[in-house]
Amino acid sequence: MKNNKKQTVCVIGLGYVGLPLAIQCALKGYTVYGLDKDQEKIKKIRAGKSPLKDKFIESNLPKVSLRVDADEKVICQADIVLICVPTPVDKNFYPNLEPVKSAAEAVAKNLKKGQLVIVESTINPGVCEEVVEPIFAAKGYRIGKDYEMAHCPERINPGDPKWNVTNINRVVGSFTAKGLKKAKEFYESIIDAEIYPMKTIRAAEAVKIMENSFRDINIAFVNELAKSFDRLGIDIVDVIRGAATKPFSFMPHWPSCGVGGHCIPVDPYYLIERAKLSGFDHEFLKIARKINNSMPEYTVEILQDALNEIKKPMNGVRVGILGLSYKANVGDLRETPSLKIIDLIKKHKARVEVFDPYFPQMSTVKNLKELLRRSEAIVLATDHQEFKEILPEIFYQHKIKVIVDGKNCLNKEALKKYGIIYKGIGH
Ligand code: SAJ
Repeated sequence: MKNNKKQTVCVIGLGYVGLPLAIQCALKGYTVYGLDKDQEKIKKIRAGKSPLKDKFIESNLPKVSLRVDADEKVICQADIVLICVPTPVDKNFYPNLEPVKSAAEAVAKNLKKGQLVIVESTINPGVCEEVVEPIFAAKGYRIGKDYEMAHCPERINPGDPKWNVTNINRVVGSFTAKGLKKAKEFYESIIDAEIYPMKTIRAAEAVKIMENSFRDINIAFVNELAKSFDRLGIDIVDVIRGAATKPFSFMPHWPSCGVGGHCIPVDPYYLIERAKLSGFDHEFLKIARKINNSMPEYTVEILQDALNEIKKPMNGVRVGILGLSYKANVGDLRETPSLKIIDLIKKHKARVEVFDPYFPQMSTVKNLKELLRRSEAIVLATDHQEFKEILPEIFYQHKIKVIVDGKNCLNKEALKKYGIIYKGIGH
């Protein structure tokens, strides 16, 4: 690998994955171009301002000079091109590879001979061979001769205070030994962690899908237990804590009002759909998705039961929703269960107020106090630190009668002492 100083990198897609990666490459001495369609984002980055609430970006962006642009012609300046665009699903949970395809088209149109093209976006096994490579072949480009391609699935965990682009182990796969070597050396030059070479590019694509399906299945497992234990009068959180005392071969996961984000509830569908083409039906993955997708509805059923205990119909009751984001202490709405819970509650003609400190423009009240003042019942849908710190007496002082704790993060015993009807998820 030539000295970083002379190597140029182009990162396509400057989101949670691409922007930290671009910054890290610049910090390690690469010349870095960043490509994104979002003019607003480009303007902010050029001004040294992070377009995302992210500690790594906010503290390091001012230290580097990224050449960000919307013009795909910059691609031909790079020795290494990194595709870091979203791989979402549509409303029927069908994979959408359009962003990856258009990024690959842009690279193929502006390919420089000898380039290393690395896909970091999360994709199912087969996408590099069946979707990306044909785009280059259509222009007469051959792997090994005109360019190399590799896959290194991103492992960014938004909001994680410890793990970030500089220190997370990675896996990398390629079509050729030369491509694998070049990709491994590149990541070793920017990351202080293990870069594990996979035997095939399909295996590299399968790693990320497996990691996240593993998490989805385990969350579904405890969500199903939560529903069952609710009927048996067993506190699932206590049971998980008990099981977690086993010093080996148990990994705790926690029930909640739903599984959101751009990874866990999405990635399994990429494998489910691709496996179908090979005649295999992933029943287990589908059941896990069905269970996790049912949790917003289960949360609203719990609210209904709690209101029945005080003979309050859902119709007309004032419900305060704490949290819009899919995950604590980040501002990210992708696949968030909170919006599904709000829709369901509104269908019951309840009056809904919403507060999320990360989304003032989507909150219906200015602050937490106003939300509590306007509510009789509370549904906590996101375990932001600010919500976990609300003292039980505050709920009592605001005459809150019912609390549904969608993340099992409030103090159940203390709230019950104030005569508040507290319902967790299996807790
Ligand atoms: N959730 C549960 N129960 C759990 C864990 C999570 O209900 O036990 C819910 C969360 O509330 C959230 C959703 O699942 O709505 C996803 O949570 P997450 O902690 O998995 O957060 P993500 O979506 O940011 O997942 C990322 C993933 N990183 C990558 O894909 C590169 C995932 O692989 C990580 O395992 C995860 O962070 C992590 O460990 O935090």
